[in-house]
Amino acid sequence: MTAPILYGVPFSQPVRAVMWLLFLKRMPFEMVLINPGSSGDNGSRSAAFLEKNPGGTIPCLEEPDTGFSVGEAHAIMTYLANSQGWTDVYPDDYRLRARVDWYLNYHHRNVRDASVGLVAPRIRKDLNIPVAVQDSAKRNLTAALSVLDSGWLKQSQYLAGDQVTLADLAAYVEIGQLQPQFTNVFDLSPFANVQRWLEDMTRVDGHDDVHIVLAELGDISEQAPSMDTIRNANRRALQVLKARQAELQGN
Ligand SMILES: N[C@@H](CCC(=O)N[C@@H](CS)C(=O)NCC(=O)O)C(=O)O
Repeated sequence: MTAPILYGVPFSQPVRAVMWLLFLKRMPFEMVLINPGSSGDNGSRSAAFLEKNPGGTIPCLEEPDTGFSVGEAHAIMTYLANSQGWTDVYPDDYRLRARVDWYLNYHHRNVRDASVGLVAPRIRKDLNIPVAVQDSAKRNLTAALSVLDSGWLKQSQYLAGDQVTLADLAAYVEIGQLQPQFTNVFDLSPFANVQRWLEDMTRVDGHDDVHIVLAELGDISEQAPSMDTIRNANRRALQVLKARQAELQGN
């Protein structure tokens, strides 16, 4: 079987969620860089990319052998888990699986707003995200963190129980990016259970490699990163990805 193609860039949170799953499960894949929002040749809004993902967003996964492609990070992750039999991260017990799906559905317009409210406005000035939208996103995120802290992560070590699932990978790429060691753009200290979970998640295989892009970007709380910093962070992330692929192929 030819390795699947993941379209995206490591800076994208939903792309990172899929990359982390592939790293964790040691599944080889090829990454094809796609510029989010651009209608240029390698853009997510180009005619060729829209054929694969009509929504025009990254990530998108394609199987070269069958021509099958699927968009939306959570659909990609559940597809991979289903097709590969990864029941550790996507349990086959109906109730445990429902908990994972519950979080994956909850994520949108709640935890995902971390990027809209705090990270994208600093990195993607070109998007001109209105202040009112940023403020509303910050309110959504704060409410969601309270829900995770007083509910999900009070009841269990990970979001859907005692082991890491797709829900944790999806949530961490949004919440984890805010921490002081990465962008440092939000105070997570009021949320003790969330902080304990963030710490646990740093020990999940693939965490460091998938977050190298943010470690390289560094603290953006005071100053927006330069184009050079962004380019270097991306370059470093791609080097790490290449090294990981080489290790999997035994080179
Ligand atoms: N719900 C989607 C969100 C994907 C998304 O927002 N991707 C951004 C990059 S982080 C994108 O492709 N933006 C380009 C655009 O909307 O034109 C998912 O989880 O895959």
